[in-house]
Amino acid sequence: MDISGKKVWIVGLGKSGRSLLDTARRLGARCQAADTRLLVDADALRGRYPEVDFHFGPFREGQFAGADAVLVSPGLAWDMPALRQAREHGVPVLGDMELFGQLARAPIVAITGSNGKSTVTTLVGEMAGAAGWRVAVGGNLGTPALELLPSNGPEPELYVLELSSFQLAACTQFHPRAAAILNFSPDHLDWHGDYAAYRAAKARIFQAMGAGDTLVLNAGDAAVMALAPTVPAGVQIVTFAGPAAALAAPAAGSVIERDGYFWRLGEGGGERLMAVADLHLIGAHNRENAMAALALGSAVGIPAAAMAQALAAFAGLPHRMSRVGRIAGVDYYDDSKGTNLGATLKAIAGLPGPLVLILGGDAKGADLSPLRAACAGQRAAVLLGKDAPMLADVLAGVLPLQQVGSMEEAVRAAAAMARPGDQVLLSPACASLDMFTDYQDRGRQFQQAVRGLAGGAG
Ligand code: UMA
Ligand code: ADP
Repeated sequence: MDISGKKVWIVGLGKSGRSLLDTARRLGARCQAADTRLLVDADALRGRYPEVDFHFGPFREGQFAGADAVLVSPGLAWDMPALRQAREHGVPVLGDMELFGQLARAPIVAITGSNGKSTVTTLVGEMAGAAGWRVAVGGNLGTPALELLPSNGPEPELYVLELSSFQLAACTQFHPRAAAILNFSPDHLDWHGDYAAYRAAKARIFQAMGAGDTLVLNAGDAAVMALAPTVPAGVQIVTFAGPAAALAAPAAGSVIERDGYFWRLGEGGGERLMAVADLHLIGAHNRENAMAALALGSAVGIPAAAMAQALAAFAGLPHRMSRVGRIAGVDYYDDSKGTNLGATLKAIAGLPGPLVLILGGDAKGADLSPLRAACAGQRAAVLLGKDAPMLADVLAGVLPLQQVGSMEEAVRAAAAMARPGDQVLLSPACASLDMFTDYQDRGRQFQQAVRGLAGGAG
């Protein structure tokens, strides 16, 4: 929609809100902006944007109902009363991805799923870079999509975006050339209400796709594959699958792992893309991530040699199963980005054990009882954060438990319970915001505490 000269509310003033404000001003909108919080840099914002009317504190009833459009941040629940009222008054409520989709001129690769999004997004970006393409990478990964648009100078040749369920819930026309749904595991149920609504939000990634576009689905995830019949006609569906996934007849363009290689299926038996052994990433889930990235890269025409080169060079993102070090015969792993059940189950499965687990934080309304089976036979669990009592109930009788009040205490307790040959794994299955600035802060505090142990030992 053309917002030039229109009365537009920017709702939420985090990273995305600020990118929405900059973009709306650039497009000539008359802007008002609101955030429910009393932001510490409110005066700086007012100074920077003197013509914008800023409102801080709880939203008022009907606050946005008289606008021509509302541009909303992803962290704000879609059904907040003030936003619902705006929609009831016929005011278009758009998220940053929708606006981005209207402004971007180059093809978009979009990635969603419960886990692996950041890894796959980064991999596809690295693949395009290895092919010499001008590529812009962002979205939920960190840089708001709107900041990727060229302010002056040439447009990138490809955009690669990570999309959260929050961002997708506000999409209607967002149209990627290639998209992937990596997997489903319950997450953000406090925001979406229930698991079905969360999955439905993710499925919006393909609602505006059509002929000539490619959708990549995980053949090993039944809930993801169940979406196939709802995909618009003309969209090419390809899959990725490890050796364990039983595949009836994968479409040409699908990527599989077979006989120690990743293959892209096609005429004449397909194309051998690279040896699995050349991948440095640890764990079966990362082989899935590599295959998803290969399928997406192939869909937009990145040459196979560049894809293989990028995959072989990639050492993984921080705080995702990163080995911090070995102290007194015990290995310490930082998987602070394990913020939901699915990620933590994969992390536990990916290490030989016995494990001392550090779990807890904000479970976001999820049922974590599947952790019982995964924790059986492990050495111990140290619990921290808001949902430590809930986890103590879930894991009662399964393994020794200890509740602690800080990360330093957690690491000391874990070290005391671990025996030589064990691994200590921070993969909390919970968000960090109840105790830490974010998952990076949590991971850094873990690493610091581990190094503190080494100092003490030395
Ligand atoms: N908030 C308020 N009042 C407001 C506006 C926001 O309380 O008026 C709160 C939200 O409820 C939330 C926090 O502020 O707790 C941040 O929300 P936001 O919408 O302002 O977030 P941004 O700073 O714009 O960052 C967002 C993504 N964050 C969320 O969706 C919560 C970032 O993903 C993303 O990198 C950034 O846009 C750029 O695209 C982070 C994230 O945690 C990594 N994402 C979730 C996840 O991955 O699980 C979805
Ligand atoms: P996201 O951006 O979706 O949160 P990341 O790539 O940042 O994904 O990984 C988040 C967490 O999920 C990490 O703990 C990582 O070890 C785990 N993980 C990564 N890929 C997968 C996958 N394909 N399936 C399950 N867990 C995964």
